[in-house]
Amino acid sequence: MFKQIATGALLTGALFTSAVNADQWHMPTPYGDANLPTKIAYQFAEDIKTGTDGDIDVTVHSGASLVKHPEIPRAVRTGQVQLGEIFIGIMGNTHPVFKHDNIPFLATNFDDAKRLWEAARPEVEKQLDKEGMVLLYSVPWPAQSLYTKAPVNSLSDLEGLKMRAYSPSTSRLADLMNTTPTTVQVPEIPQAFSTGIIDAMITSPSTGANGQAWDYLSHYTDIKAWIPKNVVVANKRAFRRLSDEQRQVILDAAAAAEAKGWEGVRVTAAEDTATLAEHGITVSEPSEELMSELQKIGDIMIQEWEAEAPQEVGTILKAYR
Ligand code: PCA
Repeated sequence: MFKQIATGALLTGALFTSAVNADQWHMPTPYGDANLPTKIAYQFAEDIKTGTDGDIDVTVHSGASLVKHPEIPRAVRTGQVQLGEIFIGIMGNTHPVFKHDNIPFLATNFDDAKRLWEAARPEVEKQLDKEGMVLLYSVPWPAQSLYTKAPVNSLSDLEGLKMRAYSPSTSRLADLMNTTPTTVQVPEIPQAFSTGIIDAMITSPSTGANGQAWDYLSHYTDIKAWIPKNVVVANKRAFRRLSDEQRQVILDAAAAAEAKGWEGVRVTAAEDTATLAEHGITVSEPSEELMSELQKIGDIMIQEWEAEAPQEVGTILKAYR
C-alpha cells in the first residue's frame, strides 16, 4: 500500500517536473488573427512544440496584445521575450538595411520581392545579430496600394491630405507626395479615418479588408508600390542555450513558415482585393500620370537610401540587380 502511494507520488512528481521544465516561450506579434502572418505564427509555434516533444512551449500573443509593435524589437533584444514578429520597415531608423523593405517601385511583384529579400537577407541578418537577435523567417505582405476617399488621377489630387505612415520610409514618402505623414498602427486605422486624423493610406488589400475599409473610404488605386515583409526573430541568448536538436527543430519550422508565407500571400492578395470590390470600394488601375509621378519619387528614395549607407545598401542593390 505504502509502496503504491510512493510510486504514484513519484510519477506525479515526474510529470509535474517535466511540465515545469518545459521552456515557456513568448512570441508577441503585431497583427490580428485574421492575417496570414499571424496564422503562420500559430503553426510555427505548434511545429516547435511538437518537434521538441513539448519541451519548448511557445505562446503566440497576437495583435500587439503583450507588447506594442514599436516595442517588440527591444523586447526580443533584451530577452524580455524569446521570440517576436516585427514589420521590417519599422526598424528603418535603427539601420538603413531595414529600409530595403519600404522603397517604392524597387520590387513590385512577388518574384522580384523574393529576389530582393534574398539580396537583403545577409545584411539584415548581420544587423539583427549585432542587436542580439537571430533571424528565423520572413512573411511578405501583398503589394501596397493607395486608399482614398475620392478618385486619384495624379499627385495633385492628394496634395495637403493627411497620409498614414507606418515606418520612417513611408513618412518620407508622404512628405515627397506633398501630404502630411501621420503614424497610425493597424488596429487604430478605422478610428483614425473616422475622426479625421488621416485621409488616405498606402497598405495591402489584406489590411484594408481586415479593417473593413469600405466603412470609411471609397477608392483603391492599385499602384502596387512595394512588397514589405514581417520577420520573426529570436533572442540570441535564448536560442544559443538550446540543444542542437532543438535549434534544428526551430530552423525547420522557420523554413516551413517562410515557404508558406511566400506561397500563401499570392492567394490572399487576390482574395482580399476581390473583397474590397465586393464591398463597394472602387478598385482601379492607376493613371500613367500618377505612376510616373510616383516612380520619380521612388527614384529619389532609392538615391537617398543608398547615400545613407553606401556600403551595405550598395551590397544589397548590387546583389539584387
Ligand atoms: N499591412 C501592415 C503592414 C503592411 C501591410 O500590408 C500595415 O498596414 O501596417
